[in-house]
Amino acid sequence: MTIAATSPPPFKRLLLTGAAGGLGRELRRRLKAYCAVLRLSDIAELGDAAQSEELAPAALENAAAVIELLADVDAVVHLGGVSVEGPFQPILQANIVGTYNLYEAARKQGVKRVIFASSNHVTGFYRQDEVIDATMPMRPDGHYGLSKAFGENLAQFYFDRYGIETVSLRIGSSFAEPADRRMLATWMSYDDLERLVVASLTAPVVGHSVIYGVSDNATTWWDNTPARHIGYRPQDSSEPFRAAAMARQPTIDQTNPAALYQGGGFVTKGPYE
Ligand code: 15L
Repeated sequence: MTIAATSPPPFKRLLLTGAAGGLGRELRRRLKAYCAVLRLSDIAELGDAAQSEELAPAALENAAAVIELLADVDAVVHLGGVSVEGPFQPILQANIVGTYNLYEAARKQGVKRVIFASSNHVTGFYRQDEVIDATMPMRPDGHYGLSKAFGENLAQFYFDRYGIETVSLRIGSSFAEPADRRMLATWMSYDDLERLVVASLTAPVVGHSVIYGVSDNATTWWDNTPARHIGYRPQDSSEPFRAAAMARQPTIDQTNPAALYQGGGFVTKGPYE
């Protein structure tokens, strides 16, 4: 979607949670073009509010604070929470309790659409020689993947029961460039991230849709055909980075589960006690 300089932004107020994180910082500057006011939330330092920004720090575990956070919001881009694999308790609080609080707040405040940062780790235990789509059974690769699987189920329930729409984005590896061989398949550029979030916010009807967040890479494990209705058309590719990634990692150890499964290093983390 292209916004002409003179057209009014499509949203009055958008909420971005996790705004101080890696992807949050990228979307903070990019989402401003699509709303009159961008409300930013995180538990980490957000800096100063620029023009048309509102700072609203809140812990996702705090149900009352989250209800306030969603007041007068048209839609939520929910990146907040723990974003890596680790011990269960912090993930339980931020990702499971926190996402429940977010959907309850959406219900109470009448917010009708959520863009949920899910993760490829919901299906991390599929192998790298399989091409899957989002209709296939979940195979989470750890506590983090399990929490995102819960989030997707929560999204489905809140759509079925209350009509709150969600696009669950199973984000691959969204970084400035792919760091290793795995990321040649999982990489999504920041420009494609913006395209995906904007398509998810503006697609007229989404119900609960699930889509892998990935660029148009030559090597791919994820078929987004079931989510073509969202209108996401990635324009970048990991291919220009292939030679550098191969040079950094000339061989792979096929006996290492991290090299065999789509979730990479996440599949061998833990146990934690
Ligand atoms: C994720 O879900 C993480 O948030 C990110 O830090 C990366 O590790 C990414 O997955 C990945 O799979 O590369």
